[in-house]
Amino acid sequence: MTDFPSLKNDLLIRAAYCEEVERTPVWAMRQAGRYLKEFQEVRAKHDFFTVCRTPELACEVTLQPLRRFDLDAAIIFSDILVIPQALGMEVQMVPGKGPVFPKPLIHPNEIKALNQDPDIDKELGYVFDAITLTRKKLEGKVPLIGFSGAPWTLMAYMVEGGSSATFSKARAWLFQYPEESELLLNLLTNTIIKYLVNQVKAGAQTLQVFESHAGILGSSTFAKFSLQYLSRIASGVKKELSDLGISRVPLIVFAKGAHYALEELSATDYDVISLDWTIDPKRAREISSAKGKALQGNLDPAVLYGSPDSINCATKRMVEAFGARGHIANLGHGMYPDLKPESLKAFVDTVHSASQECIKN
Ligand code: 1CP
Repeated sequence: MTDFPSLKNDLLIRAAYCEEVERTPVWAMRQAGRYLKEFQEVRAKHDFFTVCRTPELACEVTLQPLRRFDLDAAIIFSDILVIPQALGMEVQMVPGKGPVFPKPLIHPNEIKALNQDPDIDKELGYVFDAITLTRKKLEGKVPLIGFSGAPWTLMAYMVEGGSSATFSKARAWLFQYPEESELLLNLLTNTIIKYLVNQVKAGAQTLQVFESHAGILGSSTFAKFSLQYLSRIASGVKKELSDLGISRVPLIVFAKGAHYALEELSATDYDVISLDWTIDPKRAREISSAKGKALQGNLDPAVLYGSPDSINCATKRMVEAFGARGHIANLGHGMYPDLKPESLKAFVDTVHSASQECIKN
């Protein structure tokens, strides 16, 4: 592994292991993105996947939010849909519409046509190069988070062909073709484990797995088609990292909408459970604390449309409800493109001041 500058701010790592901190670390999902005019300037010149595939551009947009806000982590600029691309599917990012797969999976016999054993370094080497470059450019300021989509969420896009409110085609597969769905979820799981381990080898210091579409599954469907794969990813990544002699790389899982499975998620090998805003922090603590898990989240991003006073108030309440140990402050989902950057600043600064106050008293 490359030699990198040593980490000056390790608040996020300590909070992930429920160790003592002097203030609560904070970052925001989608902290790089269209709500920043400097991001729009880059996007005006380069299409979405060109930014992902060009390490200098991916590095630049990763660092943009850190120049504006006192964030405690950077997250590498990429997308969860690079995995379906590595398996051989075409994905376009259509302005105003989001991701589009011109040829989604229609019948399970098409699974065979996917790349069954992709050469991750070859297919996704650009992500690893972007991570290594960004880690160097960060000069140890804050940790760099790597990420992947989770198997069910990726399958949902691959079958649906794009975004959807219900993902009914993808959910239909789980009942029409349960065995073939499992085959696909297994292929994704094995690919994701290799992808995440290689991100750490390239310089990622924390990993987050996004199960963004957990909320459209019921608890038994989630247990069968999501949880076991999420769990295998955590144990698989931890085992491979430990075989490589790499330690202290926290794993975060964000299963949006899966508060019904918080107890089960707390029993997996993830170190941090990321929450959306539909669960009360105190209730989440009660459920997860027996397993000693740290929690991440969970301010409703819509709060950031409110006045600075209301942002301060809601953020303070959130910080106090989680308490200062084992909490990484974040939004309950990503930044919306029409939010004002000043609102994120109010959130970040209030997390810092309110948590310092909490720790003093
Ligand atoms: O034109 C553009 O610039 C498109 C907007 C955009 C951005 C900024 C997309 C398209 N992806 C991204 C970057 C991105 N995606 C990051 C960057 C790092 C950061 O957080 O700063 C990350 C972590 C993601 C992950 C991602 N992509 C998720 C999981 C998180 C979540 O929001 O739930 C999902 C579901 C995607 C798919 C995707 N890519 C882009 C869009 C608009 C979507 C969502 C589509 C949908 O609503 O179904």
